[in-house]
Amino acid sequence: MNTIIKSAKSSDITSQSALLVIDVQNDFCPGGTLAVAGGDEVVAEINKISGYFSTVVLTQDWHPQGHHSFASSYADAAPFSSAELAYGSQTLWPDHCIQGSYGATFHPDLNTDCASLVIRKGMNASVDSYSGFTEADRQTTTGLAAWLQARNITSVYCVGLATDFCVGWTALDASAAGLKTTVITSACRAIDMGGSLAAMREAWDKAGVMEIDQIAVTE
Ligand code: VGL
Ligand code: ZN
Repeated sequence: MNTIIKSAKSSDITSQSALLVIDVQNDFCPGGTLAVAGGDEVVAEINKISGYFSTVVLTQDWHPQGHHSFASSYADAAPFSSAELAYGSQTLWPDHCIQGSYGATFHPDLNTDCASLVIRKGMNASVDSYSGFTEADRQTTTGLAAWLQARNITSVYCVGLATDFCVGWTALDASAAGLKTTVITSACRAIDMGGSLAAMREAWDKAGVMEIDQIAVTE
């Protein structure tokens, strides 16, 4: 099978483009409590392209102990099962990204110096937030859409962890906020449980979120 590499050119990136770097944290990398296969491989990919962007935003999953998305918060729930919470079905995860822990800090090799903004999310014990824009109650915003709008950003490129959860929901919300939204797959890795990656790609398709493999350098 021929592989078609879809790329955007680095010259397509303008002062009105932002790079959204989602949850590149130790707990989502090998050795972490919610490790994504190859999660650490996104670091070099992201560092290669962050310099093309005048606006870089990092998100950081930042949960209090006993967060309601943790299986350990329930008497007999297994990680990766699900529960009905006030806002709907919630996947229950191993404890991860606890505020102030090593697991919650960014991968040590990620270039964070280029970031203008760090959005922390998932801080409300009873509401999860996969998206960097809006929490799982689908009401509470982080302010990111307004921040991007105030800076005249019209297009965003999404990278990081995990493709089918936090990157995925961030991209859907970016598109809903009227931003031209592209996911760069070489700089993302997925959890892929129960068809979650295929479901997310279908949702992107319906929402007009574009997928490319990489940013190609142009002179
Ligand atoms: C994430 C599950 C739970 C993610 C965060 O960053 O994709 N996934 N919390
Ligand atoms: Zn989380």
